[in-house]
Amino acid sequence: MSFTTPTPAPARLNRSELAVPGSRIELFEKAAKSKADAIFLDLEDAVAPSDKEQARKNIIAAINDIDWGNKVLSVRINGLDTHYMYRDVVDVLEQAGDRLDLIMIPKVGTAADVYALDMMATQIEAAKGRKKRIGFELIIETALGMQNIHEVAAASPRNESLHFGVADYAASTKAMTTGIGGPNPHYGVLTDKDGDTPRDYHWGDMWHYAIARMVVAARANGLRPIDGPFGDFSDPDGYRAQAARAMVLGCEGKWAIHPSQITLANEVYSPSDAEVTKAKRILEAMAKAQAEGAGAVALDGRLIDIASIKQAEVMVRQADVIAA
Ligand code: 1VU
Ligand code: GLV
Ligand code: MG
Repeated sequence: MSFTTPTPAPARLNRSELAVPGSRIELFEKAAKSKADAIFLDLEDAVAPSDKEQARKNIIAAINDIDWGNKVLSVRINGLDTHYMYRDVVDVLEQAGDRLDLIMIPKVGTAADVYALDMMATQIEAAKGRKKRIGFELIIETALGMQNIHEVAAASPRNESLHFGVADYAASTKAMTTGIGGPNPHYGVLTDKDGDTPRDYHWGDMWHYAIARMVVAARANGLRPIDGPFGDFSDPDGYRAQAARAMVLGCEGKWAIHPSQITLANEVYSPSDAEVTKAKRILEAMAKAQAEGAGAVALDGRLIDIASIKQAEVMVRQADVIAA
């Protein structure tokens, strides 16, 4: 290990994060009663400019009045390039109570963006005597944000998670696609015409680089990497496949833009009983190996060694957090 150890963000269950437009108050109670681990009440792109002010009021009232149970509760503010943002931060942090856990900052481009928000939050917390420090969720959804992701991830001790905002990211990178998340038929590999086998066209995962890069930046800074939206809420199989891809790369959860996606995310991001049993067997086998002075042994015909302990612990720890 390096002598530098990332400080982990506060542990929070973040398998599913439900997006709820701040202008649709009829959805708030339903969201609060849902099985989502986390909720963000949106002031940004799901709210029309004419509704921004009212949505802010709705959200403040909802944070104060609704029983959100043990959910992680967040508000997505508007971008730093808009004139809505400062009032989002001031009104929400001055008027919403300590039930609010996080602020979600969209379209983060540079570490200075996060620094500016940290400065504002710090002043308001001090002036208003807020007891609980607000954490930050940062959406990486522009080419600039992806370029500067490592500095962004390290920019504030308030940072808790990085989120891949696939829709805006596609627009910012000028990717020729109008879908929100998931694969694109044009991103594939056609096997060579001179190969020995019949030609075959394989769809690829056009988001692999972005998500893998985000996972590295998040984990290197003790943050949770979270996969963003999957727009086609009538395609549960497509959602599950996208969520599973991000999960095996290291993500801890995924957005749900519709209630039907909550259970899918919770399922994909919960290790199965079989996986947890296998992880526990690895820990037992390694404990025995270490007691006998061995570093690497065989289990079921496969190598396990000290790195296997750390892999298995990730699985068992997640199962424990879910069970708690
Ligand atoms: O069965 P009921 O009638 O009681 O309830 C409906 C509906 O009210 C409810 N519901 C929700 N509840 C809580 N939170 C939600 N976000 C939510 N959405 C719907 O579920 C029942 C079934 O709903 P539906 O199938 O009739 O859905 P609607 O036609 O009402 O709404 C569909 C959309 C997609 C418009 C809605 O789900 C929505 O607004 N989702 C969130 C969108 C959002 O926040 N977007 C921003 C994040 S994504 C991004 O920034 C980039 C793409
Ligand atoms: C989320 O905000 C996205 O743009 O995908
Ligand atoms: Mg976006």
